[in-house]
Amino acid sequence: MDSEAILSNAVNLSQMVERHLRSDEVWGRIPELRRSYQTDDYAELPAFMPEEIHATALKELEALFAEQAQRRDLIIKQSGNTPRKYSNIDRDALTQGSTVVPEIFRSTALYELLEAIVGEKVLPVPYVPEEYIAARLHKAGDVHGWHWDDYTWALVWIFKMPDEDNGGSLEYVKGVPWDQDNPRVEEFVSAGPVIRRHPAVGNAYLLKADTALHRVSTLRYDAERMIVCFSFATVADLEREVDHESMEALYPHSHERHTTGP
Ligand SMILES: O=C(O)CCC(=O)C(=O)O
Ligand SMILES: [Fe+2]
Repeated sequence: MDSEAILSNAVNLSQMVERHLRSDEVWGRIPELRRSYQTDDYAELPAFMPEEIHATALKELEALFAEQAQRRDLIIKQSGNTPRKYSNIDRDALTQGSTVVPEIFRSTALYELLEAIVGEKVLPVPYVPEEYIAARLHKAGDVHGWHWDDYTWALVWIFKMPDEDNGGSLEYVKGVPWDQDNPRVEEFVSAGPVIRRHPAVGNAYLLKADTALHRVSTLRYDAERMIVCFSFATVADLEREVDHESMEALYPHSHERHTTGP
């Protein structure tokens, strides 16, 4: 059987994901990842998945972006009127069109790994459209502007990344909570320090995204940048009222399908 045939079997895929995420190779990095997370609110996991799983996910994403990507060009009020200029794929399209992405999100081994890094309980987000999304920046001027995430953690898996001097870097100011009525983005960014990271293809980074004001810097030239972003919650996240207005603007169909009442 070739790797694709192996992966077409859901049981095998699930076992491969679990086995990898429980491997000594991955767990051997925990002390370093913990330290990085504690000091920087950021930890980069090298080669997040085995090569054949990464390649299968990439193929699935390429097909989804070719067939059903939504181009966005919006200003988001809740994060201080910052731009979103890119193409995205919502959670439901990923659930339909990807075997790999949903499997990773429901992997118990992933939650155990993340808990070992952050030192507390990690839970699926309680709002389905935010479980996982995919985003692609490709044209000069594309940007995922300054914002905070609705839930505590983002795990961003990198599929395509431009050269560093072309933009597409993660930039963030850590430890600044989001006040939706008065986001003060410019103030936080100019006070800094702005930390810049340019994660490598195949890696995934974990960010404390509710208190790290973050963005993906503007592409200077046409180039490909493609990611999947998974979101996770704390116990406290489940107890507070969370406003999903920016998600509604970026993923209107998914929001409508998974929201009841007014
Ligand atoms: O693309 C990235 O690296 C960050 C994505 C992100 O911040 C988000 O989807 O909320
Ligand atoms: Fe984000």
